[in-house]
Order: sequence, then structure tokens, then C-alpha cells
Amino acid sequence: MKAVARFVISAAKPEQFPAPTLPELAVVGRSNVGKSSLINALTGNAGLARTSRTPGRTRLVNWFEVNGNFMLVDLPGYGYAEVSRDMRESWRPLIESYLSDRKTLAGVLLLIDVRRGPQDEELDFVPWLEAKNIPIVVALTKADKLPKAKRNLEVAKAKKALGLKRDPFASSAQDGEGLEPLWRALVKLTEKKPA
Ligand SMILES: Nc1nc2c(ncn2[C@@H]2O[C@H](COP(=O)(O)OP(=O)(O)OP(=O)(O)O)[C@@H](O)[C@H]2O)c(=O)[nH]1
Ligand SMILES: [Mg+2]
Repeated sequence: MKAVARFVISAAKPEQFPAPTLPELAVVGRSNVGKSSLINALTGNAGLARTSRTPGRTRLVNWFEVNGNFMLVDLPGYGYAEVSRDMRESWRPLIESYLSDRKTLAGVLLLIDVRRGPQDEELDFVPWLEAKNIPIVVALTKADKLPKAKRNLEVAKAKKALGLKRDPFASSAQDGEGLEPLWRALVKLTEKKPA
């Protein structure tokens, strides 16, 4: 999945969002779940999105253009307790306003750590997206951290808990497992949405 990808722009508030052009896929999930790492792994561009062991690394909305065809949008992670309350309260409206109003939004890639499974935030978030008719692709990240049998169990559990029609993907930015089928599903979504 070697893609030509480039950083476009960051925004700290809706007024700074770039004008909508190409279809966009938003990458959403708990802080430290591996959003930025997955963007890099999927596009085969190691240094594209900044990653960190410290949760809360990505505090802005970042746009990355892929193959001139669509945008991957790296959203700030939620659920990180140690950032200040002010910071947390500014993220939620930022994420919600992006997801509610973005005309070019083709879908959401929701990431969940394979070892944690869906938590309250995800259980709330999936029906919220469904009510807005926003297509969702779910991937369980850090698949390399679990043996295959356990991983498959987590896939089945997450599907059931979230009421998904299809199995979530299991992916690893570290060893590349599961990236190809995930990438195909994402590209397909962007092709459905006319810019
Ligand atoms: N073992 C393993 N570690 C991973 C994987 N993906 C990410 N990580 C590690 O998890 C940590 C967080 O990764 P990021 O990609 O920065 O996570 P993020 O979701 O962008 O985090 P925020 O920007 O803080 O919300 C880093 O230490 C990564 O190296 C994976 O597939 N396997
Ligand atoms: Mg990040």
C-alpha cells in the first residue's frame, strides 16, 4: 500500500478547517490507540503523522492527502485523563463539529485497542455515527500484542458489543498484519462518496 501521501494542514478550531475538497476519512479513537501509527503504516510513509508513547500527542485535526484521491484526517484522541479539563473540553466540540458538518466526510475509521475492546465511549459513538448515516469501519489495533486465537475472540466480541454487521478488522502498524484488507475497505468508501 505504498501511497503518495502528504501533510496538508492542521486545525485547532473549526474556523481553521480547510475548505472541503476531496472525500475524507476521519481516524477516530482513544488517545494512544495508534491512530497516527496506522496512518503511517497504511500509507507506507513512516514519518507522515507524528506518533508518541505519550498519550495526547495529536492535539489538532491533521489532514493528509493520499494519492491525490482522498484525505485521511487524524483527529485528537479522546479519553486521556491526564490532560487538563480545558483541553478535554475543547476536543469534544472540535471532533463533533468536524463529524457533524463535514460535507466531504466519506466515513469514519474507528480504532479500538485489541486488548481493551470497546469501552463506554465507543458504545456511545457507534450509534451516534449511525444516526448521522456516517459509514463506519472498525479496526482493532495493536493486533501483534495478542496471539491469533485471542485476537479472533476479541474481533467476535467487539462485533457483538457494537452491533456491527461485519467483523471489525484486526490490524498492526508494527508488523503490517491486516493492513491490506483494511486499506481496501477504506479506499472503497472514498470511491462511494462523490467529492
Ligand atoms: N505494538 C504495537 N504498538 C503500536 C501499534 N500502533 C501504535 N503503537 C504504539 O502505540 C503508541 C501510540 O501510538 P500513536 O500512533 O501515537 O497513537 P495515537 O492514537 O495517534 O495517539 P494520540 O495522538 O495521542 O491520540 C506508540 O508508542 C506506538 O508506537 C501497533 O500496531 N503495535
Ligand atoms: Mg496521534
